[in-house]
Amino acid sequence: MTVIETQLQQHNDCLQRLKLEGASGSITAEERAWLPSIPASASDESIRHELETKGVVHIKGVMPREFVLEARRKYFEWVEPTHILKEGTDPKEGIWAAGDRDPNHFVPPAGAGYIEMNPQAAVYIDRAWDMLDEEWPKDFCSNQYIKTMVTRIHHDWHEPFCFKRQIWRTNVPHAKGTSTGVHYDHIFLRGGPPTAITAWVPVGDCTPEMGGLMYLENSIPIAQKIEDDFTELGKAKGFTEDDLVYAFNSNMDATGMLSMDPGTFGQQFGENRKWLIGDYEAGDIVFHHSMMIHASGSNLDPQGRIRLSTDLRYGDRNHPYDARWDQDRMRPGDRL
Ligand SMILES: O=C(O)CCC(=O)C(=O)O
Ligand SMILES: [Fe+2]
Repeated sequence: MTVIETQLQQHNDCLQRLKLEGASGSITAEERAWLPSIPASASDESIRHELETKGVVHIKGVMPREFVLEARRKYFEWVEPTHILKEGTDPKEGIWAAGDRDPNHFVPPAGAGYIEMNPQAAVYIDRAWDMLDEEWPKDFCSNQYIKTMVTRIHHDWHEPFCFKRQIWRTNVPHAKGTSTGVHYDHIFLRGGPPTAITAWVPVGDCTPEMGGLMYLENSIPIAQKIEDDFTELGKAKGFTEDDLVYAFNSNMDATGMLSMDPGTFGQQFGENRKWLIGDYEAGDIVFHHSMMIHASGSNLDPQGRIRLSTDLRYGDRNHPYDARWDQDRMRPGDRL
């Protein structure tokens, strides 16, 4: 077998044996396909071609591994006082404490709408909020490796920048119902045309078992149809301009998501499209179009590693974009 054939075989085996759950429900082996990756050393044209034709591109080795693992270490040192980590382990590993702790009490701000708040959950959320005032996460999110890749993808952008509203997410092994529901990012970015691209950055390795992002293949036309229907429905309901751009209006459920059950969503709306699953490593970035439908899986890592990632939107100062995302860091109640 050639190297490529061996790799294909490994991916197929992985897709077959993987246990894959969304925030609710599961995704069967028949509903999955592999998200191929491309090295950062590939030509700009081939990287751009992937993104333009598929709506998503998984690029390997955009940043040095150690640079990313240093950010992982900083994050887990910051939240260590909340007792999220297994005692005696290195924060850089980000190993879940388990034992008598409830994984649903360690959900970050972006997942607050998914859980019932209680004092224990508030301890972790508050600590994660406070981190957003630190300088190092902002520096990491706008680092030169990502910026250079954005300019390679978008030759037409002369002033690319990372929106100030940056999201850091942990996904603790065996938390239930806390992984990201089915959505396309433009739901939350309706204050401008869909010009922004998202950089989803795993901060540490994120194997298929750890619930990384999964993409509904070739789903931009589906999202466009849903978006058009929402706009029409909103107008028929007499929505104000504010309601029309706001993700959490009465057309959506309370989380702003299309569904919490990717498997069922794919069956109902996907017309036999598969969910694309990737194997992400520290240093990789997945870029996606803001109309591409995606969700994340539950973290079922047998090694107990916490999934840590940040999702960033990049735009260009010379193109219109949703300015609400660049006014401030993420704040409680900012309705985005
Ligand atoms: O990391 C996640 O679970 C969700 C990330 C996401 O939706 C995004 O980067 O657009
Ligand atoms: Fe997203």
